Amino acid sequence: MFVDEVDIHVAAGHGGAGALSFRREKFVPRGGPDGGNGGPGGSVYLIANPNLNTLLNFRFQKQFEAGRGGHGEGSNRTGRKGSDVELQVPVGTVVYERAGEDVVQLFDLTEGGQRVIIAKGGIGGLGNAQFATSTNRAPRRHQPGLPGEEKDLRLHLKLLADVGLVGFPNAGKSTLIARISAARPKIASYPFTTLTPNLGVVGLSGDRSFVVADVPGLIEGAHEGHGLGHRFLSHLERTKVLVHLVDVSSTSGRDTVSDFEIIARELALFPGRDASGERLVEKRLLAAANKIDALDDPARLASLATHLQARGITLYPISAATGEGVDQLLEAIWKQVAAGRERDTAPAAMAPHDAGLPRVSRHTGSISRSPRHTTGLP
Ligand SMILES: Nc1nc2c(ncn2[C@@H]2O[C@H](COP(=O)(O)OP(=O)(O)OP(=O)(O)O)[C@@H](O)[C@H]2O)c(=O)[nH]1
Ligand SMILES: [Mg+2]
Repeated sequence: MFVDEVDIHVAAGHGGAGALSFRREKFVPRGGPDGGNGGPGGSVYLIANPNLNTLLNFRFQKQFEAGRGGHGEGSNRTGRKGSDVELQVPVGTVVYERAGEDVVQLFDLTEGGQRVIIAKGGIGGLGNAQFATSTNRAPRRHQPGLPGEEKDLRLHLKLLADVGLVGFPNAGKSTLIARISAARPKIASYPFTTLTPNLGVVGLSGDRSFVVADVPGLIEGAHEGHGLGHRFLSHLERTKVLVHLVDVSSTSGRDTVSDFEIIARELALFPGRDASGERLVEKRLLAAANKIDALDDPARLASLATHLQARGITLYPISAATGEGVDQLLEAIWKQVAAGRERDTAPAAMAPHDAGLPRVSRHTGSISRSPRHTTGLP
């Protein structure tokens, strides 16, 4: 089961108390202070595990507590350290702290093996042996341990994919990801077959590869919660390229141009942004006309092609079922992925340049060729 958002509570261990103790030995009537220090409390860590792809484990257990530090003892024995807790989360997990109404991002775990401390164990108290001075040889002072940190956290998994497939339910998104990668999502002739995102790795000649995400289909009014709503679009926030799939066979009974525009509008209405502030609507966009093997009315393809051409968007006619046209589409996707990666790794000063790709306008959802960063000057 795919779970991408959970609220949990973590508590680090309290530090152990320092001891109050004096040495007692035969023939030594008044031994000195020998109370040891308390041990530190255990901490809570998060570890990004590349083999996980859901936060499901946190569905059942939501409270995590590290061990408390042992108390110090006589004979200058320090208390033992409390046991740590290590929580494994999928790569792509964003960690927020909830404090009342406020939600503050603490970490974004984007690298496999990344390990962060989210609640620090309290330090142990000092035993009375630590307080002995030349004037006070029998101190009775000793400290309690300090409390460990406690936090209410929200974990939000945002998949890390280069490419997102979008389109109406039944457009053939899952069929396409199954054809181009080893992913095996469920495929069926009814809408909303895909209920949670799927990831697939696409390998091209050379060592070129990228990750594709297939998200549940969108419908008109998704931004108002229709269908599965916008809920899964957050998984596309970190993609570099969107591929918009339109069914050009007559099975949907809808108009291809309005299909395209409805989805473009829903993308435009999604408010999420990636780390650089980019919205879905600003991403590189390619269009694919799917099911050309079942193209019973060529006008359906032609009208879409004309519509997109006017907006400067290249349309790739494909059949996810037979594979026709898919190689050309993949090469085009690769070009955009590579350009996106180059932009992300380029020094900031040189960074955002417009790749000349059309972008869907923020407000209306219509497509324009205007550059991404306009100055607003006449
Ligand atoms: N003829 C033909 N049928 C296709 C093609 N691609 C997909 N289909 C069929 O279209 C139907 C829907 O395909 P899916 O891949 O499940 O569509 P989806 O976009 O993932 O749909 P949701 O998960 O519901 O959003 C299935 O019956 C597929 O077999 C194609 O290229 N040609
Ligand atoms: Mg599907």
